[in-house]
Amino acid sequence: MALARPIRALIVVSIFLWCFFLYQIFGSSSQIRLPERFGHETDPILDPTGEPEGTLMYPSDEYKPGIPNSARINATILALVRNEELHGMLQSMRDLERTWNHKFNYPWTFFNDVPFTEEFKEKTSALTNAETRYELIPKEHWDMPSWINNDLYEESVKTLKKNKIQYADKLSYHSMCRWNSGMFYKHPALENVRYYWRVEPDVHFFCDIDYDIFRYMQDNNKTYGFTITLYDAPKSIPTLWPETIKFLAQHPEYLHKNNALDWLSDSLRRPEHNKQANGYSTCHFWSNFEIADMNFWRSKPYEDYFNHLDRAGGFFYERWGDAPVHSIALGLFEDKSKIHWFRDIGYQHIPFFNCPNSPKCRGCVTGKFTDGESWLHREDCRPNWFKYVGMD
Ligand SMILES: Nc1nc2c(ncn2[C@@H]2O[C@H](COP(=O)(O)OP(=O)(O)OP(=O)(O)O)[C@@H](O)[C@H]2O)c(=O)[nH]1
Ligand SMILES: *[C@@H]1O[C@H](CO)[C@@H](O)[C@H](O)[C@H]1NC(C)=O
Ligand SMILES: *[C@@H]1O[C@H](CO)[C@@H](O)[C@H](O)[C@H]1NC(C)=O
Ligand SMILES: [Mg+2]
Repeated sequence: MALARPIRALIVVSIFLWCFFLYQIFGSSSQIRLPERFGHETDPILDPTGEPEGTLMYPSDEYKPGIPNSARINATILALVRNEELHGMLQSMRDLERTWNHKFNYPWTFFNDVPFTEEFKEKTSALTNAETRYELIPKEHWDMPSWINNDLYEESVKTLKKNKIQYADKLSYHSMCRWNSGMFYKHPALENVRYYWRVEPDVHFFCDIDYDIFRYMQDNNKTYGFTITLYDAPKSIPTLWPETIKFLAQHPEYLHKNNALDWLSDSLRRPEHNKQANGYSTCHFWSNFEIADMNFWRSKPYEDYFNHLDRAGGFFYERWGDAPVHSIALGLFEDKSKIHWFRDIGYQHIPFFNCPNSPKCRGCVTGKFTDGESWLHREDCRPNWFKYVGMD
């Protein structure tokens, strides 16, 4: 029996309204989603307690920024950047100087595969009272290594492009990922440096940080600090996990007894990612932000791991990123309690944010993860880190 036309119209309209209503509630929420066991009160992103324990050891007035040889840590801010990205770099510098570094004056070390222009040097050094250093990357750290077959590389790029892997056809992107994975800390300019804070052009920092981040790392024995974790594109790393398993079979002694293997191999939350990446959840520390101790990258387990991966060729035949490579190494070879979530550092690299609930923050929306399309919320995998490792 056919319904009368007005009734049909009414049904269609009410279905539409319901969908819209449900979308408003579930589809467009900008808050990070947490596993069941985190109630709203304990949502770590919304937790206003802000700074990590231990920071209270360093009230900001204890540090005297202008005095030479005051207790500064062996560290640098570090940026790999192109001359063309000068304005983006100035943006990042202004934010980090305003919120943090003007109180501590850690040096800035800039790296480039071509020489920096005078304009770049002048404008960046004008934004800080700290020392600025401009370093050229040696060709042997940047160029495609001799064992990579160029024809195979060209063929592989076609497959990667077919799988819509961004930047796969840019050779410099592959070089950049490899350099950030296993080369930067070998640069002579960093020989006498232990900690670094990696900064990219065009990022934003939102919150005043009143303690010495590097001192916090050192005194609390932290190896690595992050703000955001994401799922990776599985088709950029299909053989990264299988190669890792091969390496582990050769070096079972490198697996730390307090490792985060369960975090790395999670298959519950996005099973299709784990499947396509052949056993790796693809969850990684988003490495455009990292604060870390280079002694870890310089250790034998990491050096052996990097060399194994480098020989396997996936920096070129696939598009292995430094983010999954660093994350897997940390998750396997380091004590997971030495990895720290800097919940108090408000940060954005388009399109994602870490925006804490603190009066010290301006310019970002508390708890907001992305200002991009709503499907991007799925890319956040911090709930996995909280589930398997916890909050500190
Ligand atoms: N000097 C130099 N720096 C580079 C090169 N390629 C990338 N970088 C730097 O490496 C970092 C990462 O590169 P991006 O192009 O931002 O890569 P991404 O963050 O994955 O991609 P976006 O989402 O487009 O930002 C940035 O700090 C860039 O400035 C290069 O060929 N030369
Ligand atoms: C800084 O750290 C590096 C790497 O650990 C070390 O070689 C160097 O001696 C340290 N310098 C100082 C002044 O402590
Ligand atoms: C850091 O490590 C040192 C040496 O292993 C230890 O003496 C110290 O208690 C540790 N500090 C913290 C805060 O864990
Ligand atoms: Mg970037």
